[in-house]
Amino acid sequence: MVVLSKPAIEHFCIVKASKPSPILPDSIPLIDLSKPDSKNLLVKACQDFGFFKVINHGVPTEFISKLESKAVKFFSLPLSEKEKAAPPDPFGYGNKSIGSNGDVGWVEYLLLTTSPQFNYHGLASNIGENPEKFRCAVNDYVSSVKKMACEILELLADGLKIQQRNVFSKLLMDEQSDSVFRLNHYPPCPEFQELNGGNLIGFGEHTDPQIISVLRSNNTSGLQISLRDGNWISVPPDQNSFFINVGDSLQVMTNGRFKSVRHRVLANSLKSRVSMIYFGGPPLSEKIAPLPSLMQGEDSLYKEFTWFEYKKSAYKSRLADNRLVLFEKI
Ligand code: GA4
Repeated sequence: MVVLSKPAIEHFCIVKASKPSPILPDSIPLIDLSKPDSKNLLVKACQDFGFFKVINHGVPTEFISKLESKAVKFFSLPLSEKEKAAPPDPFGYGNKSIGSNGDVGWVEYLLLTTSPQFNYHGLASNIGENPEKFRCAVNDYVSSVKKMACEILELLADGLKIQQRNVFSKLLMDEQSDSVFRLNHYPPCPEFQELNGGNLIGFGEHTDPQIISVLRSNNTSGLQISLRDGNWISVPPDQNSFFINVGDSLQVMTNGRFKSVRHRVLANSLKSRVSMIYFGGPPLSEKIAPLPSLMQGEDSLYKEFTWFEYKKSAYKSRLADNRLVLFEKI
């Protein structure tokens, strides 16, 4: 076991403990997808927070637990074994380094594309077991979560009174959809004891570039979202629910009506956190622009761009950067 000295831990981005938020975590919108009024609550949650929790989501528990146990098994392998999987450029195993521009966090992860053409053998000859079984567990989980994400996007289109209810969901359903799946493991860090009254950053603050992100974690806390006033609130973990983030692309398609939420994950000194996130993105050639039916005489806040252009620019950015500013009209 590698024992880190205090200076080494300090390297992992300690942030000062933020002042307590005036808003209770209970205020995080909770949407029951089986209720008839969910579409209006979804629209409100996307406008007010860009973030909400869903229950009655229809994702089978067995898909969740099967994949979680495979993830736990993989992350418990010795580092030398995990490192035999390809590095995450763009898909593979990463440890403490996020993206390629110098961001670090107390996290290890597997980053995968959801493309059916993706060959798991290069990556997964070393994911600790039969690559086909691993691929199956990912596919079952991702297909089911994607179905739920599409249902949410269709309810949002209804709630926004857009006639074409698949206007958002068709982008995820497209065979060329550029979607990503990520398994994160935030190991406990017992050496870290409230250093300088701060927090140990697992995954630094950022917004997600895609349309929608669907997160599920085990029962360890850590996820925080930023409110409009800049305060951070902790999201109580709930392994039976999903947490949904509005991504930058959905913010643009709604001409800023929905907000992509800034979020981050703090590592825990005692408990391990495992999360799985599906990032639903459009095809690379897709133009990302406000929907005409939402404009009602207003001007677009954004320049025209394709998802390919946005993604290219995003991959040159640092995690905490506001990636949309480059595409805003002055
Ligand atoms: C944030 C959302 C997803 O995790 C991700 C991340 C990606 C990466 O880990 O490679 C990025 C980050 C994310 C945005 C800016 C760039 C790219 C790390 C980074 C510094 C997979 C994604 O699509 O964008």
